[in-house]
Amino acid sequence: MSGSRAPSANRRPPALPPLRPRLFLLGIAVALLAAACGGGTSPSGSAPISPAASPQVTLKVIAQSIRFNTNELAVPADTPFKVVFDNRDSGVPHDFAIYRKGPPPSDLVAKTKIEKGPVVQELNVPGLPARTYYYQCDVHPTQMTGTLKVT
Ligand SMILES: [Cu+2]
Repeated sequence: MSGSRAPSANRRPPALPPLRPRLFLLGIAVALLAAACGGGTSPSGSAPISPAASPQVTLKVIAQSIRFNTNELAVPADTPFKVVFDNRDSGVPHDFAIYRKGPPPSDLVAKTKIEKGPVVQELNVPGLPARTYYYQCDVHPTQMTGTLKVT
């Protein structure tokens, strides 16, 4: 009997698993991953604008008896700095505001909120070009004033 089918008919076609599409998709995935990771590692959220992680220069200013403890401050130019403003006047509102010109104050650089003491506020200020600035408490602009020298 020669009715049996030729064994060759039973032969499977050469195995070709869908390797190409897989590789293609893998390629896309790798590309996407690379794109996702390629943008650097900037932390999410509302980071301050200043590129420096945290200012190295810190000024301490105390408000007490409706007076600043100093009427002259100095910082290096083009260097972000932080003002720690310690309002020790219980129940009395103060703020700390830096202006490019004054008095009278104009061209605000940065300021804290007006808040009743006792409270300690922090003000982060970007690097400033060298010049003499003016600062005051906006609530007491005749009693609480000073000069900020950026050099
Ligand atoms: Cu004040």
